[in-house]
Amino acid sequence: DAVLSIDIGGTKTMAALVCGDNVVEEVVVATERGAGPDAWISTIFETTSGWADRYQRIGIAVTGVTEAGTWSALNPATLPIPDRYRLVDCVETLFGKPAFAINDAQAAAWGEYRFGAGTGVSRLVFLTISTGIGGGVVIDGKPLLGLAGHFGLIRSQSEGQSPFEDQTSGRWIASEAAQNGHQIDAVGVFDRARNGEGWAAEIVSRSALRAATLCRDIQLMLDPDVIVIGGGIGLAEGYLDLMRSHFKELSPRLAPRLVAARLGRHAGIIGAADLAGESRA
Ligand code: BMX
Repeated sequence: DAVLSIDIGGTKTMAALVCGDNVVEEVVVATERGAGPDAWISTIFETTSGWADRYQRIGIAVTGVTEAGTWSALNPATLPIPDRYRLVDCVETLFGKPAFAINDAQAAAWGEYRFGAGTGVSRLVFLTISTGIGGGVVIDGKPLLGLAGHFGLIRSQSEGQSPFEDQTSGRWIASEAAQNGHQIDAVGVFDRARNGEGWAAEIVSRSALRAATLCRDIQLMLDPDVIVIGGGIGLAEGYLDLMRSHFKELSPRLAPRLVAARLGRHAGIIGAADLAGESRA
């Protein structure tokens, strides 16, 4: 039967009834940043009250790090969360059903591994370039949890000066546009770049170069069969090809194999539902 699957991201929250890779019901609400986790969870409870007798388990994919049922922010700029918030206890108490919590990108990695672009491989890395930058790793059929995959927080490309996502993600693209005197979001910068505005194309290509360099490093660290690229930026027109253009001189053995995420915005809820359904909850 169905699983209630919830995806709490930095800008929006999705709740859905999921059976395998079928999203049977779906609702999306804004994540009110200042309201805090108690409010976000009770909003989902009210919004999905009509589905109460249609599921027995709950999967929760969240931006931030989950450890033994607790939830913390690594980058509060993406979403401010009280440290070690008792996410699973709060959801199980309010909804009255067993719950399983996992990071949103780790959930998406599992979703793509099971039902999307990663079916048939044994070692997959998922990289989402969106508001922040998230990632997930599946090694020989096992999803890595905890801190694993938090590529947005690494510092090696900036000699330790700032987290990778603060110089590459959608939030960075928008802040660079503002430095150029344009108050537009990342999607707007892509539109201007497509219309031939050089300043915008330059920002997009700097982001893509950094993401491509990260993928080269991931290949040497984890040697995945495939790197699945997701997120609003990662899947924006032309971005994946820009990334691939930096691998042309690489030997085939070292060149990362990038593929576009197939489950799109549903990857996280499908992955979280599958893991919750595996009676991990
Ligand atoms: C941040 C971090 C990751 C998350 C990634 C993408 C927080 C709150 N989030 O690096 O856990 O996976 O952003 O988040 O520290 P998204 O909301 O853009 O999907």
